[in-house]
Amino acid sequence: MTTAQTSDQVTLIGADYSVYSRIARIALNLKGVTFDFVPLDVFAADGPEKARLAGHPFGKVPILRHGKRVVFETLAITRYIDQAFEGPQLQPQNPVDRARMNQIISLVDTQVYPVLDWGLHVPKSEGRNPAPEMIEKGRAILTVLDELAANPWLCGTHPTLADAYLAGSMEYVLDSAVGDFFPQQAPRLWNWWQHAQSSPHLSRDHAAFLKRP
Ligand SMILES: N[C@@H](CCC(=O)N[C@@H](CS)C(=O)NCC(=O)O)C(=O)O
Repeated sequence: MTTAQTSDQVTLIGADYSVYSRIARIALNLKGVTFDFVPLDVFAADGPEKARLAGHPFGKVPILRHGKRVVFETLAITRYIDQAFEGPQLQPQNPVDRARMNQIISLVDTQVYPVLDWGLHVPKSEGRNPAPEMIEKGRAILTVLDELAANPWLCGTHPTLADAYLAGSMEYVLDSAVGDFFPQQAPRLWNWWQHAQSSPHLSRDHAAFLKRP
């Protein structure tokens, strides 16, 4: 990597429908970074090749460009955003809250994305029934997340990368076979989502979500 200046141009390459692109975009908005968003439809026939050419060796999105620097993988992108730019801290200093943030992020990667997004939302959006075990798994994941969630933000009084990660999937979670879990069965998550959507950082991005390619 070459050295980049905070003032260098920031570009995020991704897709509006892509959960991980949303996460990176929300992190940029929470940090207050000015950036350009360049759409790349990674599920088009030539999408993976374009993503490889744009800097992701495995042909995925998102990809962050900062000056001449290229960062891929959302874990690295979001931490880079928090550390390379001026703005509010997106990772708690307190070890208990930092652990909670990392637990939520890890659950999004290992549970929410495969089960709630791909196992439940995608079949619904394609008019198919999900595998029956996915509904049970999805409910169990929401129960755990609800127990972990603080209010008004997931780790307490300020937004963190955990909020960016979970917010990236919420539209899909609500539009899935476990959408009816809210608000009664997951009240803390529900309160968090109501609060998060009213934040200018997230609502700006949420408006962009609704613009389908
Ligand atoms: N581990 C990657 C995952 C990124 C990812 O799976 N992106 C999806 C869109 S949300 C993608 O590019 N899928 C295309 C593919 O897997 O071919 C990250 O954290 O950035």
